[in-house]
Parts: sequence; structure tokens; C-alpha cells
Amino acid sequence: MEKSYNPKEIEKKWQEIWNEKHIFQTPNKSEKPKYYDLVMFPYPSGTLHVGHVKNYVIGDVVARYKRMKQFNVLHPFGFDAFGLPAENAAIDKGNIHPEDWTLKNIEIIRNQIKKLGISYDWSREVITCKEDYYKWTQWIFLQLYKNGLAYKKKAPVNWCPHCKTVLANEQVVNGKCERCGTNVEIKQLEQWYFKITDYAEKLLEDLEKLPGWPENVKTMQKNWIGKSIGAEVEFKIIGTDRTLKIFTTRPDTLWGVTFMALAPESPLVEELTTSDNIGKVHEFLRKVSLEDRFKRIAEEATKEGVFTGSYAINPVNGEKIPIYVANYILYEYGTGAIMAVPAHDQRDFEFAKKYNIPIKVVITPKDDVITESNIEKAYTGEGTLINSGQFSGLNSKEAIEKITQWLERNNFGKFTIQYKLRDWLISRQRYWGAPIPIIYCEKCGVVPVDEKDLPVKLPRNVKFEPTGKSPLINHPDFEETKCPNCGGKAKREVDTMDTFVDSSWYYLRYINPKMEDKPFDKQDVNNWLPVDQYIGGVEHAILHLLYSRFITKVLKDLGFIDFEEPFQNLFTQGMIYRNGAKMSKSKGNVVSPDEMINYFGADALRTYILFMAPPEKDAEWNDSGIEGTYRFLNRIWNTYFAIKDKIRNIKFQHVDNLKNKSEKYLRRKLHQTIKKITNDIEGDFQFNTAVSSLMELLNDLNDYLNKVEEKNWNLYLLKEFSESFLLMLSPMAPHISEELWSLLGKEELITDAHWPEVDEKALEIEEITLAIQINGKLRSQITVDADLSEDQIKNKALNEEKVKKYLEGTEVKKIIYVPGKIINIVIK
Ligand code: ANZ
Ligand code: ZN
Repeated sequence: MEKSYNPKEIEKKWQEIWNEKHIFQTPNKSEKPKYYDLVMFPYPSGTLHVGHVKNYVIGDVVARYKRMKQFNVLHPFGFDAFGLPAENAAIDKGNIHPEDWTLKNIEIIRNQIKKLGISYDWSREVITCKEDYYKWTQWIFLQLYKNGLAYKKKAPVNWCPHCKTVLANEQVVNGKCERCGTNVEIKQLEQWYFKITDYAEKLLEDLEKLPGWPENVKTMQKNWIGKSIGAEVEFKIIGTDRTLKIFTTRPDTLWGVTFMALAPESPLVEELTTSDNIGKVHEFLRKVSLEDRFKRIAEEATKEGVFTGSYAINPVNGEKIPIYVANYILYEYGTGAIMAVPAHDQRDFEFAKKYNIPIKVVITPKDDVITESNIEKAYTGEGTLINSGQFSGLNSKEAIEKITQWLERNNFGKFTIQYKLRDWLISRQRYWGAPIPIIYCEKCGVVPVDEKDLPVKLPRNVKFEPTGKSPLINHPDFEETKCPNCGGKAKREVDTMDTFVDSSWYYLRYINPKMEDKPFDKQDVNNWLPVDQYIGGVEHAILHLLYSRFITKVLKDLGFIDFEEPFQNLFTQGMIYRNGAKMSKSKGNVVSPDEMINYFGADALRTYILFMAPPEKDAEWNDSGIEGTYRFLNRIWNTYFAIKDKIRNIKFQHVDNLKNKSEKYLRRKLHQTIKKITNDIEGDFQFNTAVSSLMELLNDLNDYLNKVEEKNWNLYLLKEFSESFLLMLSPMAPHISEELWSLLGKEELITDAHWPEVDEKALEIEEITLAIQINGKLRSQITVDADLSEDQIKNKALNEEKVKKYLEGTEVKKIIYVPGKIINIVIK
């Protein structure tokens, strides 16, 4: 009996062989062109499900394909290993250290991934919580600090009362902690920031240099950076010598200002509130402070506020304008104060209606007349200026420019660009992260740790309080230290860095993962980067990608590297759902790769993940789907067993002078498929259609084998066919491909083989022209592919336009085909 397909046995065998031969270890120097294939490294929070695996399978097809195209492929893997879940697990369980928890999970995941047969260069593994990595994360902090790009300030910050730490704006989603969903509070705290705002324009501009990124990701980054062009205008405050500075994108509406408004957090509120308004104002501030800040500024929220008692003077016309405090003004944006134009801004309109503040129309649309008495909502569109002094009659777009220039000439204001992007808050009040390498000396003040003293090590002996207070606070081996400057009594910074700092540069460390005196070698990094293909989830569209781009740009400007964008091409894969929902332990809908590998093998799992949908789309897991790809692999196996002994000793050669129709057809299908799959992979990663093309091709092969008598098989053709087929299958299902390849007598690994070439000649189709007779009379003619079958030709003839007319209302009795010449249709 023939041996049957046994994935368990062959997958283990080939993984061991690959491993022993170290074939996935990539040298930094090579004659071949480089290709850096990177997947987003995971946070090791437990075991992987098949949704995670999709990322790695896509990355592996790319890596193996590029390898076969003779690139020197860098395909590394690692772990984003610092972070809250480890610490929370330690607090919850009480008896496990975050480090042990993390390393244990890494061990589990590494084994899961190894069973998938992914072609990672494990010798380059990077784990961000290890000292030899976070030493360099701290080094990066110091470079930013020395160059004025890391600073400490007291500011209102997002505080998650559950995680007991601050969060970056990016980590707050709809007012809730991204991690745990708790409502985020605002606290005034001293925190460390990276000055990413210095790079706002560059980060925006350079998106243009990334044609290989999905448009939606670039749009998200653009919106996050949030560039607004406008003017800063100063309004004198009556009775003081102070001015109130506002930011507006609509200086063309200056003649329509009827009130001004301050953010409740603005220190000006106290200053400008007159004594008879103190009571009301304080009451309002108290009310606002209890409100959810994110609900407060939502578009649909009720606009509320109180009058401060103070007035400003509109510089354009000298009008006296009341100053309010209003809940919809953000303290952190612009100047934290606005000029309000109810006729042309909907928020101001709602506010004015509520408090009976006048509304002045200064822009009219072309085909409509808006007046104070008929206005029902703000008119925010373009139009013609009215009641605007010497600018009346101008189009609003033009007026914005002219008025801004006029403001500048009169010293009332100036052209300004504003960004929504805030500086990156990087300090976290937690233990399990890279310590911020800063020392506070009683005499010298803030002193950075000397580079030669890095890493600032996390002490291993820590106790976690149920209160969540960082165990670094008052830790005897950590917080108490000596000043590197004067040797006097000093304290260490007890905050650690946001894990997004760790992941903002890991792709550089893969280049020289073990280098001891530098984070990386400049030349090696310049050779390998930018990453040719980055693959990951769209959930990282903003945070991780923006931070990585920022750190890259900083390192470039400081002369450590020569490129300014880290990721040339980005692919965001879709998620795998099950029972209509994202896979998660709590929903109980998780599919484990281990279980699938046990049943069907890694190759069937990989092939199914690739086959289930276009990789960028979300897809629903289906148990019968993987059974289908498993059957496909079995059919391949059995087909190869039927032919392997016959072709094993045949010498490979191109069989390009085929006369026989079915041989010609089979070879044409083969080369069409090589062309198609090459395009599918090179293009948009359409692996799903690549798999289905292979399924079709296998059917064509079996049709041939069944139709043609065994003694008439063209063994040269079968040799070419079966080798090319395996080569194309191998990036997707590498184990079965290796096994069958070796059974064909090959000595080199298929993993090291060359990707098959298209023989353009095989694609040529010979055509013949046939006369069509109806009841013996010549009625038409058709041109068809010479290798169509008789039935296909007859069908074409019946569907020819002219013929169809003749046949209308009749009945075809018989069709006679004289090969290569005539089709005679006999009707009643
Ligand atoms: C007067 C005006 C008239 C405005 C008008 C708009 C329309 P973007 O595009 O988001 O940059 N604004 C300025 N600072 C603000 C703050 N801290 N909190 C809330 N709103 C603020 O929006 C800029 C516009 O938002 C500015 O232009 C200002 O209102 C308001 F017909 O000024 B505008
Ligand atoms: Zn000192």
C-alpha cells in the first residue's frame, strides 16, 4: 500500500532539517539584493489564536517567495515584552513575577510559532524587557533628552484609575482606557514628554513619500496630526493692559464676532472673572470638572457656559465683546480661547441661542439670503462677505488671505499653523517597563544618567501592593542613589517608559541584535532599511507607526542613520472572526493553532488562512474550510504518488514543441498559473486566488492523467509540471512541498530553489477559423482556440450571433464537426 499523507511526521522532520542547516539565518552581508520582511512583533499575553497567526503566515509567504526570487531575506521575530498585563497578573496572582510570567508566555508562543514552520531567523530574536535591549531604549531617551526632545512638565493628563497610570491621548478611546475600558480622569501631574510636535509637519509631509502604504492608514495619521491653517488674533481686554489671544481658521468672519469664550481650565478664567460673577463662574467650573471631559467636547453635547463679567475689543471694528467660559473649548488646542461667530460656527450658534447672544451674518451664500431673523443653523460654507468694512464683497476664501495680511500689517495678529498632535507623554507610574534614566539631585537638579552607566536596571526583588502603587517608589536598591555629578544624595526617577517607546525602534535592533557597545551598526542599518514590507494589524495605524516614524526621523537628524522613513511598504491584514465576533478568550470563540496543527497539520492551517479571504479583509473562520484545504493537500499527495516513480529519473527540460492537444493545453495552464501566482504575490498579496489557481491546476493535471493512457504520458511535461507546481506551493505549504520535492529525487531543499519562470511561448494560443453551415448552407464563421474540445467548439458555434438568429424558433437536430474545417448544424 502507498504511504498516505501524514503531516505530523513530515512537518516535524522538515522543521528539524531547516533548523539543523540554519538556512533561515540571514547574513548582514551578501551578494544578493536585500529584502527586509517584518511582521509586527506580539505582546506575549498568553497563547496565540489563529487570528494572530494570520500575520505571520502572510509574512512567511512573502519571505519564502522573495527568498526563491534570490533575495537576501531578513525575516526576524521578537517580543514586545514590557507592559501592564504582566504587572497586573503579578498583582492579581500575588505569587508570580512579571518577568517570569512574560518569559513563560514567550516560551509558549515561540513553540506555537515554531510548529507553523515560519522561516524566522531566530538567532536575531529581540525581547524588549531584557537588559541588553532596554539599555538601548534608555540610550534613545538620553539622545532625545540631550537634544531638547525629552522634557518634563506639569500638565493635565489622562489618568486611568484602574491601571493606576497615565495614558497618552492615543491610548484613550472615547474617554475610556484602551486597555481596561475604565473612564479616564484628568489629573495635574509632572510627566515626561517626547517633543513629537517638533516633527508634526515632517510627519505629515513625508506621508507623501509612502505610496506603498494603504490610503486609510495615511488618512488616519493625517487626521491625528490635524493640521489647521489660520490666524492668531489679539483682542484687547477692556480695563486691563492685557490681550486675549485666539486661534481661528476663519479670519474672514471677524466682523461677525459677538462673544469670546475661554476653556474652563484656562488660568485666564480666574483673572478675568469680575467679583460679581465669581459665584456663578466657580459653580460652573466645579460642574465641568465633574463631567466626563470627552463627553463634554463631543459634537452632540450641550454647549454651556457663563459670563465672566469682562469684555474685549474687536480689533477690526472696535466693538465691545463679552467674554464667557464655555464647556466646548479645549484648553490644549490653539490658545485655549476662541472668538465666537454664531452665524458661521454651529457650536457658537447653539451657545448664542441658549444665552440670547446676538448673531451677526457676515457671509452669504450665492443663491440664498441669510439674515439674523431667518437663520436656523450656522452657515459654514463659502460665500461673499457682507457687513465687513472694506472687505465686504470679497469671496470668503480670498478674504481669509487678505484679512490675515491686513491683521499682520496692523499688528492685530498673524498667520498661524496649528496641529492637533500633542507631545508624546511617555512616563508611566508602573514597574514593568524601561526605567527613565534620570536622577534628581538635591543640589544639581535633574541629571541624566551617564551613558556608560546604562542600563538602569529594574530591581528584581519587588513587592506589589494591591493599591497598584509602583514598587519602585521607596525601593531601597532603586530610588535612593548618588548624583553622577556631585556624588551627593539623589533619587532616581521612578517612572518607567511607555511600551510604545520600546516598539518604536525594535526593527533597528534586529539588524545587530547582540551588539554590545552600540544599539546598532550604522552601516548595517543603512543597508537593511527601510523595511521593504511591514505587515500588521490596522489597530496600529496611528500609535505605533507614528512613533516609529518619529524616532526614525530623530535618529536621522542626530546622524545615527541615513534614512527618514522606517517602513517603505505597509500591509494591514484583516482579522479572523468566529461566530461573527473577534476571537477572544472571554467570548469562548478562540481557535487554537495547536489544535488545528494536531488535526490537519501546519500546512493545511497555513493554506486555509491564505485561502479563506483576500488577506486584507476580515474573514469568518469555518471548520469545514480547513478540512477542505486538508483534502486538497491529500489530493496533491496522492497525485504525486501516482507519478513520482515515473518521473524521478527523467531529466528536467522545457518541452516547448508539443503537438498533442492535451499536452499543449496542460503546459499552457501551467505557465498561465505561474504568471498569475507571481502577479498575485507581487501585486496585492492575493494569496487566496493563488491557492485557488493551484487547486485548478491540480484538477487539470488529474484530468490529463485520467484521460491519457499511462503509457502515453509525456513524462518530460509531467516532470516540468510537477516541479513547478511544488515550487509555487512551497511558500504556502512548505513541509509537504519539501517532502514531495525530495521524493522527486531532488537533493537541494525546495526552500532554497528558484521560483519558476514563465515561458511566454507556452502562453501562445493557436487559433483556427471554422466555417459554419446550417443545413449545408454557409452562414457564418468563427475563430477559436485550437485546443478547445469538440464540445466547447460546438457550443461556441451555437452561440455565434448570426447563427443564433438563424436558429431562432427552430430545433437543432444534429451538429457535425469536421475537425479544423466545418461545423454543420442540422435543423428541422
Ligand atoms: C472663529 C470661527 C468662525 C471659527 C467660524 C470657525 C468657524 P480646527 O479646524 O479644528 O482647527 N477653536 C479654536 N481653538 C479652539 C479650542 N481650543 N477649543 C475649541 N474650539 C476652538 O478648528 C478651528 C476652529 O475651532 C477655530 O476657528 C475656532 O473657531 C475653534 F465661522 O474661529 B473658529
Ligand atoms: Zn548633584
